[in-house]
Amino acid sequence: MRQAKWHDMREFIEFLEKKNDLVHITDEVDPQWEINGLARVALQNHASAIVFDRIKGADYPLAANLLGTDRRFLWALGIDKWGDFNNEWIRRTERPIAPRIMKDAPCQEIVIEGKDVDLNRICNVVWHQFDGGPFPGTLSVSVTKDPDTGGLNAGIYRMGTLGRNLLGWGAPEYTHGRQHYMKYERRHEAMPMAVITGYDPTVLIVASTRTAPGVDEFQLAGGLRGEPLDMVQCQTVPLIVPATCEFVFEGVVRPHDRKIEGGFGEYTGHYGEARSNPVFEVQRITCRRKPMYLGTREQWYPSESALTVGKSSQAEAFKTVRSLVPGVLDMRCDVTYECIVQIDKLFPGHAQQVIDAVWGATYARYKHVIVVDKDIDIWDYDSVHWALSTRVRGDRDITISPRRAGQWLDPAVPLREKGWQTGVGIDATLCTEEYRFWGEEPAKTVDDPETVVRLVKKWGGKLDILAKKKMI
Ligand SMILES: Cc1cc2nc3c(=O)[nH]c(=O)nc-3n(C[C@H](O)[C@H](O)[C@H](O)COP(=O)(O)O)c2cc1C
Ligand SMILES: [Mn+2]
Repeated sequence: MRQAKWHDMREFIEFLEKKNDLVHITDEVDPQWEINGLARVALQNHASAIVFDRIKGADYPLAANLLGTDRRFLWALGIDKWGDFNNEWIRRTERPIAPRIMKDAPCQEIVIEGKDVDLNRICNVVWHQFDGGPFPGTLSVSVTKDPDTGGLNAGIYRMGTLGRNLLGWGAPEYTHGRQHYMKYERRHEAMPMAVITGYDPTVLIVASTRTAPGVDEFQLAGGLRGEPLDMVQCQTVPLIVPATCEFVFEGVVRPHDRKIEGGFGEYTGHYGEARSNPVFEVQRITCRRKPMYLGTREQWYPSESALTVGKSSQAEAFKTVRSLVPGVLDMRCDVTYECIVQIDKLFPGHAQQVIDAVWGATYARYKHVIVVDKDIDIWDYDSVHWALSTRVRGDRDITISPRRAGQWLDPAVPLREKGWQTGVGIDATLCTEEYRFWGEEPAKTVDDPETVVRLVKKWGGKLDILAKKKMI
């Protein structure tokens, strides 16, 4: 088994250095455009992670694109290939593991407070050319507590700088963090919040994961690592945070306060408009000695945020759908609003039940659900497109479901209708009733093993020439 647990971000960075998959940019860079440009080139070429050692105007180095490729995401979890991913996720998270609470923690080695708090000196990066300003909060995890149950939540929501100690908080109503805030706001109380960045990569993955409500992402991380996360009490808010993270921002989100923040280059690949968001007031910062910040561009595909949210949420969706419907074999969701499900079709209407289950089990996520048979390889888009083009009859196999909870940023939705999406379910399984003539399993033109056996017997090694030709 490959390494699946990391002490902190530093250990993962050392691992990437050994793999020759991380570069240090030692020249001083301009936060207005050079980090944007270099991070973009790296993401689009599926290239290495980057550490910017010196940034004009900022006091700390910054890591970017940490999990921005399939290989680094899988390395972080110690998994070999996507085909193993869903089942491995389910196996590890079957038993969530509660954190271990430490007395002392590296993330509290240094304290910055009062007038010394100046977000611009910590992270001043403009990630996309037309952003409204610096966005320190890209891979920053908001930790909050449900005031009714005491349950913790960790979610990544974007945050733009509004002042020396003020950040806009981009958590929409369908997120768990915002739902905690809505409870505090109804009581006219300020919500205590801790925002962390620069953590072991499992924390990044769980904080990007769409889970069922009430799930503690830190316990999920414990399950994924096979060992509890070490955590520590914050100094000024009643919350715990991972002990080895690089930075902790402690503060409050006050009720009934909104400020305009943005626009921002979003995961859809388009800019989101400036929005009226709640405001996070930072009261104290704690950090490690010689800390390193963590961030990412969102951008068009391929992007780190689409990858991390996409794959982890896919695994949780698969877990839930598999518990509701029989015969669900695998699931793939890596282009943001699309979910492809592979089933062993057992009864008429099976694919339709899967479509309903995906919509019911997830929120504001999968506009398009495509269901395919077990002979289709969902990890090969050619195979999926083959099924879409040969097995779908538009008037029979496509279900349209308007007015579902949707992503605010969906560029297909006009401004007035933001928050709604139209669901499209496509049953791309073979309509077996129509093929009964051939028996239960209509034969495919490559389903004749005898021909292959005879061919290999007679032509043997000469077949290599054909195989090689095919690869050219
Ligand atoms: C870099 C990055 C930025 C993100 N920004 C936002 C955001 O601004 N708003 C949002 O709703 N989700 C954002 N997400 C996705 C959420 O983190 C994800 O939906 C997660 O499940 C939210 O946590 P929750 O389910 O506990 O609310 C972002 C993810 C990443 C990786
Ligand atoms: Mn959550």
